[in-house]
Amino acid sequence: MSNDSAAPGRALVIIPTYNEAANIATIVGRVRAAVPDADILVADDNSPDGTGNIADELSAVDKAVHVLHRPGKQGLGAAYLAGFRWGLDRDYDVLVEMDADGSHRPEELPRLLTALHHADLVLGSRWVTGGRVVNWPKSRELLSRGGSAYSRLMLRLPVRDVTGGYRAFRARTLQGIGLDEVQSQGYCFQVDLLRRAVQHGFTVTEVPITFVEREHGVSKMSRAIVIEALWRVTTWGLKPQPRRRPQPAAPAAAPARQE
Ligand SMILES: Nc1nc2c(ncn2[C@@H]2O[C@H](COP(=O)(O)OP(=O)(O)O)[C@@H](O)[C@H]2O)c(=O)[nH]1
Ligand SMILES: [Mg+2]
Repeated sequence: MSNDSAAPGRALVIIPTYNEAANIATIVGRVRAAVPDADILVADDNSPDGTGNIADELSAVDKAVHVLHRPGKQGLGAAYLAGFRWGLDRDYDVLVEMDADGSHRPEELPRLLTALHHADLVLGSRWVTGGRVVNWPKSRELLSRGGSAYSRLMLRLPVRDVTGGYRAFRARTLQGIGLDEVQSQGYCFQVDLLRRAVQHGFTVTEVPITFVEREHGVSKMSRAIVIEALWRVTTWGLKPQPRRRPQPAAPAAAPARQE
């Protein structure tokens, strides 16, 4: 591959959108510039502000940009599951999660993709050394740090940023964690995927990121989303934990095995 990101194979960046008309063109342009060899899939839940139409216009002039139109707002988790299936059906090797609002800086994606050579799942992390958040109210930071700490302890997860949504998966990771059984809808979707990857013995690495709060549009974070996360994480944590199963090493053909 010729790109400077050196992803282990063909990459698809999935961007879920709900009312991101002010952001979608900018973020797509930034992703195209940062990782020219990657494709993009916008997974839009029929946004009333016309985000889906703007995505269609971007797709019409750029073959690397695709749009998945969904019938209505069904939550971040459902949009990502549909996006993952779309990408796995088309044999992408790497699937990336990225918000549309600029919080996940596309310019940092090459670092995540490079780290994927030595991992099955790479987390963009706000809470490791070198990671940080910009322009977040203290209340939101506390909620996020608290959510990560609680999930980490309850589920015994060996990472700092459990709830973040800037991630790169190898296809085999998504194929191996039982996507069909995932029911989480809101932000605990991220906790759910991570705990499944760890339980199945996949290698998880954290890469520091700078998370920048959105400048345009509004957050879809809600009380219902927090309650869903709290309830599900507590339920999972109280159940006996399944034994962790080590996975075989990543395929020998991947550049990751050069060392
Ligand atoms: N397709 C879809 N995208 C969503 C939904 N809820 C949130 N998003 C997108 O998920 C990303 C993160 O949401 P955001 O509102 O920025 O949450 P925050 O960063 O936690 O405040 C954004 O790109 C949103 O447009 C949803 O129900 N459906
Ligand atoms: Mg956001």
